[in-house]
Amino acid sequence: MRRALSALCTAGAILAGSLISPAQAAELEISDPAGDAPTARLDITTVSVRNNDHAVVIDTAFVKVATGFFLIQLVDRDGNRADIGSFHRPRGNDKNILTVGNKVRTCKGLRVSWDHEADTARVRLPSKCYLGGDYGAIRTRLFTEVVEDNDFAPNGQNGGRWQWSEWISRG
Ligand SMILES: [Ca+2]
Repeated sequence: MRRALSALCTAGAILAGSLISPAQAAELEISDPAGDAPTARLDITTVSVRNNDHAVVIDTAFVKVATGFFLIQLVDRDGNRADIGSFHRPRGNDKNILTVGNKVRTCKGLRVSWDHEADTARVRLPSKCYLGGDYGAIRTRLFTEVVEDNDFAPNGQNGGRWQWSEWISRG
């Protein structure tokens, strides 16, 4: 009886969690191991994604911020993809590019802010630049390139292949 009650409580907690998660799922944290890239430069460690109503904000932490290429891919439930690429250069003359459905889009308000002290990058994509804001949940995956392919996140358990994150509902 006690075990059944315990199992019931667990099931209840899971159910409660799944019921409240949509409202709370507008932010997703992704962890990626340090040291799984050929170099510490642009080796991704954590990613925090917020799918806010007015913008998607992605905060990424690295072992070390350095010159290189950083790519964030987003996709919605209809398979519409946005790619945000940042060619980060030491003197600050970064080149950032947005493509939606493989077409280059200009996007006023697209920001990629690199922080060499904190070893982080913040990407802010105004929602109007992605399908005119007409999307709901998204998922993401990230890639960096330094000299060659460097790091992938999420890359699954046991060093598995690059994969999409969980869905992040629009908040
Ligand atoms: Ca990593």
